[in-house]
Amino acid sequence: MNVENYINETLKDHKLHITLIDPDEQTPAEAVEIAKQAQKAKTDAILVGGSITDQEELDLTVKALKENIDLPVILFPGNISGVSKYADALLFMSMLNSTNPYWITGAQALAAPTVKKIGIETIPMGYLIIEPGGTVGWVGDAKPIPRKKSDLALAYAMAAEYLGMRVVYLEAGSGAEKHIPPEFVMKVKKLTNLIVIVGGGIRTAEDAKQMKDAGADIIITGTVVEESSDAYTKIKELTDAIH
Ligand code: 1GP
Repeated sequence: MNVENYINETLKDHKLHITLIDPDEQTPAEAVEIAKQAQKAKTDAILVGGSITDQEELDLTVKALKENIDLPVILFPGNISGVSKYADALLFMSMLNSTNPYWITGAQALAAPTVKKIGIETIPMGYLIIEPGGTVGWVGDAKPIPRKKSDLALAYAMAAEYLGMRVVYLEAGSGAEKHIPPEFVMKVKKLTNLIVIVGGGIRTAEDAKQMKDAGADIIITGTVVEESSDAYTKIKELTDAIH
């Protein structure tokens, strides 16, 4: 399966909802249970990653997911430990507004030989941290883009496109109190040809619909499922709003 083709084909029909699973937050068996509920609720793929990832835990989780569900499993690495040979694809990402070159090209170079060896599909992606930025902003030494400065995000997204990236991820940070302002999405969608992913603080159907109406192609949610006792109903609420 080519995951980027799957995304582009799906986009001809509807926008995507992707369920994020942090392998450090539950056992592999529990991750499979969440993913099964998400699949039943028509999520379009499973994203696996976190800011702190134990490689063994990641491998066990991804392997269990691949054995038990039919959706693409995509890696969202928080560091070089975020690569697993069991996944279908890897978001090969650069944190464009980090102040530390390690997160822009350093980790990527250190991981590249492993990526080559396992032969996993890579999807080149610019990763942009918008205020508040959360744990990932702190870990990634980001200079988060102020919520009133959507033009700065647009400039970075344009640069990502000129650098050959095909995807941009506008990130408010996991568990953010508020998701990114719709204006950010509108501008980036209007003035680039990138696939626009949004995440961080999206909790309700209304949040998801706002992001979709602004032009987001892929809406990621993670925390909402960790906080809910009924993953199926919560994800169904989101996918109904997005599809
Ligand atoms: C985190 O954008 C994702 O990288 C998801 O955020 O956990 O707030 O849904 P939430």
